[in-house]
Order: sequence, then structure tokens, then C-alpha cells
Amino acid sequence: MIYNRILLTGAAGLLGTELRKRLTPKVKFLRSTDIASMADAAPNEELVQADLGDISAAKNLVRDIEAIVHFGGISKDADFESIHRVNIAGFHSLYEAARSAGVKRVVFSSSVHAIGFYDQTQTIDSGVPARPDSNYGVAKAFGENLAQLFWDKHGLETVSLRIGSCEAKPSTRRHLLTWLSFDDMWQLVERSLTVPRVGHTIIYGASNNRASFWDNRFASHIGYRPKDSADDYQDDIFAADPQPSREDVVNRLQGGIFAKQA
Ligand code: 15L
Repeated sequence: MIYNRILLTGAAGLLGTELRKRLTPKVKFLRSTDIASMADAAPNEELVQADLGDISAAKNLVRDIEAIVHFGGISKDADFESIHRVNIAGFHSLYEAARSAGVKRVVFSSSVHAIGFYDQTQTIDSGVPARPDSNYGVAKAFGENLAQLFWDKHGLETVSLRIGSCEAKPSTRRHLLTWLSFDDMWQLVERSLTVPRVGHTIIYGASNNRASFWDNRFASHIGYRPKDSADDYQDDIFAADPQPSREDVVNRLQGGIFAKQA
């Protein structure tokens, strides 16, 4: 790890909780933040309860920080006002504060929903235009563009991880394509904080799933080698859902249910 003073946003969430456990033994100092309360700070950890949509909070969060693992914000689709306040205006404030404070790198949890309108039969790399499937997806695409701007203009590096379905285990047909295990998610974050130069790199966050529709060749410099695979759960998933219909958006588009009209 080349960074020792890290801010983790979204620290009380499912992935944030996994990251807290794995980051604290690896860094000198971790500042963990979330809008929800967090318990049991490690000896090298500071807990700060804060709302990322409160644009005055960002300056305090990034003080003396070298890198940000940015997994915070609203984690599903919502009305545009809420998404705008937290995942667009809030994220912009965080980047502005980060740049002023001299933060070197951000690892940003982007999402499959930035490209959710691609069909599940299409193989795409990280150079394709965004095709967001929801307000949430629009904000993820915005976040990736923000990261690009701050790299091009200010030299602040970001790895945008287009995370598929990061859960303890895969349970649906779509997960056979999108699943990311917690261990592989951690490998992605650790690699993103270790590789000497990333500029702005977009990488798909999926385990080694045979049916995957994602091609990560533009991000090979990250050195990500997924160890897990949704294939190991295939028999149970096929048995539970023997005849999936392509009429159902969940089985047709990469973003699944997020692409369904509200
Ligand atoms: C996401 O981005 C969500 O945060 C998560 O809850 C899942 O819905 C995931 O996408 C997915 O599409 O499986």
C-alpha cells in the first residue's frame, strides 16, 4: 500500500464494513465516515458521522488524508433531488476538498448502473460510452466524468470501479454475470491503492465469472486477478430459476431491474 492516511466513505454499509476490517491492519490511519453510526473504532481509526450531501462537511473529512476509498452516498436508485444532493453535488464537494487538501488518489465505487442499458449479450470494455439505467446510474457516470476532469486538470488520480453485484454469495441468474466476492472486491481496492500510477482508470468489478460480459483489458495495469467465481454456485441458481425469460429486463439488460421504467 503506498498510502497510509486513508478516508473511507460509506463505512457503515455492507461493503464499507468489509473494507474497514481489511483496511485497518494495512494503514497507519483510517478515517471512517458514514451518515449512519459506526461502532468499535480500531486503535488507528477515527470515526466521523457525516452526511456527504452536506457540502460543508467535506473539508473536515479530507484533512491530512492521502487517499480516499469512496464507497459512500446513496447506494440504490432514488428521486433525482436526493441523488443530486448526495451523489452529484456532494461528490463534487468531496473532490474539490480533496484537491485543495492535496489528496493523491481516490478509489471510487462506480457501478454497473453507469452502463446498465447495454444488453447482456454484448461484451463491453471500459471505453464504451456510458448508458446509465437510472438516476443512480447517471450519478455514477457523472462521478466517473468528475474523476476524469480532476485527473486531466488537477492531477488527482482515480480508479473508478464499476462494481457489479458485490454480495456474500451469488443468488440469481444475473449474478452469474455480475457477481463480485468480498475478497475480490478487496483485491481491487488494494491493487488500486498499490499500483504506482493509475491516472483515471475504469475497471469492471466482477469475479472470475465464465459468462461475464465485461472485458477488463484497458485496466490490465492494475494487476487484478479475481480468485472467486459465480460458476461455483451455478447448479443451485439454475435449479431455483430453470427457465429465465428474456422478456424480463432482469435477464436482458446488464443493469437488470434498475433499467425497468418507474
Ligand atoms: C448496485 O450498484 C447497488 O448498490 C447494489 O445494491 C446492487 O443492486 C447492484 O448494483 C446490482 O445491480 O446487483
